[in-house]
Amino acid sequence: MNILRLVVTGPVGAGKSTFIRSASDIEAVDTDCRVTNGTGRTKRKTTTALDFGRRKLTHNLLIHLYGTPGQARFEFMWDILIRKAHVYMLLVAAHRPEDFDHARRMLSFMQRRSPALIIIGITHMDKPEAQKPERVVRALGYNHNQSLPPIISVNADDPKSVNRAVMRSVKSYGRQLKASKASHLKQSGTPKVA
Ligand SMILES: Nc1nc2c(ncn2[C@@H]2O[C@H](COP(=O)(O)OP(=O)(O)O)[C@@H](O)[C@H]2O)c(=O)[nH]1
Ligand SMILES: [Mg+2]
Repeated sequence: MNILRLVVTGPVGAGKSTFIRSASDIEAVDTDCRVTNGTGRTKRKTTTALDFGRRKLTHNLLIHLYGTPGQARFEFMWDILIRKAHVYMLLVAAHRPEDFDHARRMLSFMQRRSPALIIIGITHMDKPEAQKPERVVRALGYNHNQSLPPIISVNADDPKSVNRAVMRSVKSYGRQLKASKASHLKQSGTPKVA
């Protein structure tokens, strides 16, 4: 059985725990605790260690979904989880521009530690105050001249939308794997016969 580890990260309230619950075909494990400081403006609970879910995609492909905490004080968990990721998805709530900077710092933390493929998942696009995806992507530090990672709009509350996001991650990972195998073969070249 092949296992693909998908790490879901992003600021508090972006939708990570809900995403994992929606994607998982077992009951997801969470480590939510009551919020004791002012971080969870609209939440009474927040993730302190990780979320875990599992999804069987085909007879030989299992997806392990790990959700990171959102708060920087649990940064040690970001570090542990990101190092194991095959793919990671940064969720950013489009209606909370005040969180974009934190999302950008999380992204840079992850990029420094992991060469894994990144997907940007923009949540809360259904909210009237949602910012345009281009604005979110720019706030994350990408500019026009750069090649952008895959960017998707996802509603963590909607299992169909979450399913599309999971499939997109699997496909992007498959393409990346193929490309890196092809480039490896090219570099090693065909053995020359003397
Ligand atoms: N309207 C809307 N609500 C969402 C969306 N994604 C997640 N939520 C809700 O946002 C809240 C925070 O989600 P949660 O999974 O706890 O965020 P986490 O802190 O990143 O784990 C929950 O009430 C979710 O149901 C979305 O795309 N649209
Ligand atoms: Mg959570």
